[in-house]
Amino acid sequence: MKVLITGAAGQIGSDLVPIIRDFGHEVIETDLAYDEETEARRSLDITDADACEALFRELKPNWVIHLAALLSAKGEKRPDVTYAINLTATKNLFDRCREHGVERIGFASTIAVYGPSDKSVVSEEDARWPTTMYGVTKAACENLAQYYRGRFDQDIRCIRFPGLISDVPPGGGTSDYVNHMYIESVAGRAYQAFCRANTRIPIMYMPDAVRAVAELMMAPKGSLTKAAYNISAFSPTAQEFRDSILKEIPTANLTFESVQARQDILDSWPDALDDSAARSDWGWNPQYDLDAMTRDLVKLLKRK
Ligand code: AKB
Repeated sequence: MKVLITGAAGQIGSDLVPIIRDFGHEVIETDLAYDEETEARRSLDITDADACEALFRELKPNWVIHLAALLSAKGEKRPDVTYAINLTATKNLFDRCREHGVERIGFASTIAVYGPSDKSVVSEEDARWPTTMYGVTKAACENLAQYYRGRFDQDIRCIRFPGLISDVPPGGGTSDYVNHMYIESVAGRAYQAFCRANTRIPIMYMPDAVRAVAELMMAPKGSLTKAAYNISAFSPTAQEFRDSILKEIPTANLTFESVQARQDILDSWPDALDDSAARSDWGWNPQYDLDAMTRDLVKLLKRK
């Protein structure tokens, strides 16, 4: 299969590209950030409808995995741009895919589609009332995917990621405090996370997340009962991340000072996700828990 990936240079894309290649597929990496040195990537501004059309006409991908987006923290700073990138451009991309006969589309959604709720564990059936422009646009794209599946039989598969942790620096999310706790501790620097110590959100280690994308993309169409799937791994508090890091780096200097606007976003997200549909429909099963992630990630970051 020829698989076109948008946002390929981002935090998810960097780890996803090799996995899709390992499955034996040809990958076309696209991103706003063109890699001049290796020319491995095609430059693509997904808000440029003409550029998208030209690229689809030239490359004729079989599958598309759409990752390009602005995340929650950046999104609150630039809501109009976020709407244009995350929603208008996604609709255009889905339409180009349909016109050019793309057989399967993967779409990166998020826990940010949820809003404040009394439930600590939420399923796909629970209400989505997001409090960020990022969440609003991702929820709308999921709805569009559901509509296009019904109206045009277009095979669009959405996956709701928890906060994702890897050795690649994150870009503009609110869950980024977790990444920075690791990056700064390995670098020997103090870090003050912008949340309360008891803040709890769903988190996943990147190797599990990219494997989930690959497995959802490969799953037979007939086995899928949902347009959008929750996936889940573990949900530690910020304090529990600190404790786990201290086991590997006893000198880590990690403190907490809540910043209201960011705390409000974190508090609006669920504590945990019910991912039983992903488990039964396509065999989802995470491999890393908190301490296994910490051991692996600290080792990787030390090598950098
Ligand atoms: C963010 O913090 O905006 C993202 C997410 C949870 O989707 N990492």
